[in-house]
Amino acid sequence: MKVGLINPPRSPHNAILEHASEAARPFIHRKLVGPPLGLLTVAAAVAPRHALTLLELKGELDLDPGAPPPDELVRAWVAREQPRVVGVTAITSEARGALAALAAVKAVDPRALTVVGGLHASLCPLDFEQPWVDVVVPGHGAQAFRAVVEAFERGRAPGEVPGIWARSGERLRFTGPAAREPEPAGRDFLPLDRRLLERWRSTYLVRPQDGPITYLFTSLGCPGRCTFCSIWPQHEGRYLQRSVDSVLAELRELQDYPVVRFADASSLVDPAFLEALFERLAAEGLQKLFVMDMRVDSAVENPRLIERLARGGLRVVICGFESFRDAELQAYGKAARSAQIAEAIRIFHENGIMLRGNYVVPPDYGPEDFAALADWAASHRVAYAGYTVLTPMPGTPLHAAERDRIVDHDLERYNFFNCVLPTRLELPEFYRRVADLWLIKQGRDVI
Ligand code: B12
Ligand code: SF4
Repeated sequence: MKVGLINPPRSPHNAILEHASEAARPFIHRKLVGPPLGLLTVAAAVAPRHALTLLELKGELDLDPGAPPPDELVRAWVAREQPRVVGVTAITSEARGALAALAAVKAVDPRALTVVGGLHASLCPLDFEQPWVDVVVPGHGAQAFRAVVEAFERGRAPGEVPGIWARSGERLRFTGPAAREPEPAGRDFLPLDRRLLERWRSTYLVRPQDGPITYLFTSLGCPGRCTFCSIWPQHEGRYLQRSVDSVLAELRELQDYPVVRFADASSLVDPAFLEALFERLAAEGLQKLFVMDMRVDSAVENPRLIERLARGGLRVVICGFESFRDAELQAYGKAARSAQIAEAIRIFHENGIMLRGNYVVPPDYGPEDFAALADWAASHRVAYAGYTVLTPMPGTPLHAAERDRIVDHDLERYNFFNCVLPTRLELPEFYRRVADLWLIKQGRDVI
């Protein structure tokens, strides 16, 4: 049976950019690039038994910015490829795009089975309760997806598969818990076939001189519990670590990719894991330029390991600094304090690691708060800094606390570049001031 998978387009909304001065505009990031690992995992669950066809809409629109609109691309693809089952992935800001893609699928072939999975489907499955959505698969649903495809192939109702939401008349109904929890970083890990993305490989480019970038995850979830973060709620608080052997096997397959970003919430949770991985990389002579996300407190606690990682190819680290004020860090549930941020900056620089520090700006900031943040950011050396808006992502404690104050419920704006809570300043001034912060380190590249 032919299975189609769609990566939805990026949300088009970026109010920070829209309100930025001419001077600030070039420094504000517009897009992130990288492969859809979730979809590749789902693809690996159904291949080779089922034929596959992928539509990477982010990549497609990057290849040709003048391409027809996404729903037209989807309709042409369905007519050409004729998939019997179509799955789409979605984060919050892409939920609307994912729904539009499935509506386009049904417009061409009403008998195709439509399935949604990914982060937003895990946290808010009923946001996808629409007549053109047949199944919502929450959580690490690659094996559940395979079961749905195979039930459909045998002419059975997808509702027979446990652990999913299946259409029953007008509604989506939960089919009851699965027999066991998936172990997507352990016994259920599925090796990815990146050749499926060959058509779009050239679009996964951060800096032309480095060649295309790919991502791999060494872990899933996070032991942190930050109030604004979607990652730990998505993984129901679990932290899952892959084995060194499994990560090495994947890295050996990545000859075409000189730059590898670890797509972990934080790559330094288990120091023994990274230590062992980098020992083995060195022993095998496997050289890459690595990019990792890392918590400030983990870096401060492991300076020797940072030195070791730098020798082994770690070139860029992305840190969620979030704030320069201890009271705000505490309110967000961050483990680190501002003195540790300064210490982490020192450790990374001593080791020649390019640091990107990201701040979140609360909607209630006034002129004095912007001035204080700008002072702190300007006096601490990082290669790049990013400034986005504190956003109550659905499914997070921040959302539960702020639900009644939210003024904008359009999920397409939930990408950290738009403000959905009331601001103390007039909204255009708030955005303009956030935009001006990007001038401080002039961070042009986003990795
Ligand atoms: C890789 C990544 C990307 C990649 C690729 C995403 C893509 N689809 O194209 C790129 C670089 C493009 C990207 C972009 C963005 N991202 Co991003 N990204 C990540 C990251 C680092 C890892 C995600 C990942 O690959 N996980 C591993 C895979 C295996 O897990 P998974 O995708 O969840 O898939 C599993 C299940 O969900 C399920 N599944 C997934 N899809 C499907 C589909 C079907 C049919 C089924 C059945 C199951 C299923 O099965 C999979 C296997 O178990 C996460 C942070 C993190 N560490 O989790 C942020 C994250 C997902 N991104 C986030 C955001 C906000 C963005 C941006 C909006 C940022 C921005 N402001 O620009 C942009 C969006 C586009 C843009 N403006 O450029 C947020 C999402 C928050 C939210 N609530 O929406 C996260 C959580 C980061 C964060 N700090 O909060 N991102
Ligand atoms: S913000 Fe970072 S440290 Fe906090 S829970 Fe999310 S991924 Fe973990």
